[in-house]
Amino acid sequence: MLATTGVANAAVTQYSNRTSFETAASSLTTETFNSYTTDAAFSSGSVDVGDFTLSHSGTYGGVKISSNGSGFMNVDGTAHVQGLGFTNDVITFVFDMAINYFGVDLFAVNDGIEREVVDLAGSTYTMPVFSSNVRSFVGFVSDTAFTTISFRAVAGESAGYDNVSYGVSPVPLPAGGMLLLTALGAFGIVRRRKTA
Ligand SMILES: [Ca+2]
Ligand SMILES: [Ca+2]
Repeated sequence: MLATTGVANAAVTQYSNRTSFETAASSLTTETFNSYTTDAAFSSGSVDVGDFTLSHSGTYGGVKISSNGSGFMNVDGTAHVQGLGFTNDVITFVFDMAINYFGVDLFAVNDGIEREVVDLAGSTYTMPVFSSNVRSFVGFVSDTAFTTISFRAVAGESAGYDNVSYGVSPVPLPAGGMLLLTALGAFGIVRRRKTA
């Protein structure tokens, strides 16, 4: 049956391990930000990365795509997104297409205390608290496609974000589509007989 429920009722699975996420997801595209050779600040605005746009709301002025791989809060020694900000600051990803899979490598999230949460499809998701600045991962698989996902500071937070992996789940053909294909197939058989 076609789902008629809203996104608030989406079944979402959260992952903290990229390998598990990539096993559950399929057809992923990954944005590494490594094509950025100069910084792209978006503290009070947005930056169009390609398939998605990054924006920031709040008062922290240092939010940017940093081209400096060894810079503040780098995840893996390459260009990355540097955030997040003061309490209530938000970094939002808005995708050009509705997606079912979203995952991102992280650095220095939730060091010492809970500093940020993820808002997705009307629900808030928490992430582990670490004793120091370490690399981590968060990913989501949703049965209902979404375009927007936000990282929201609940305390002052400096963190890095990199390797944004996203994708659309294959859609099973609904019953109506199967009937249409069957009809088209029958039509094709008739045509072949007429031209034989
Ligand atoms: Ca990168
Ligand atoms: Ca941090």
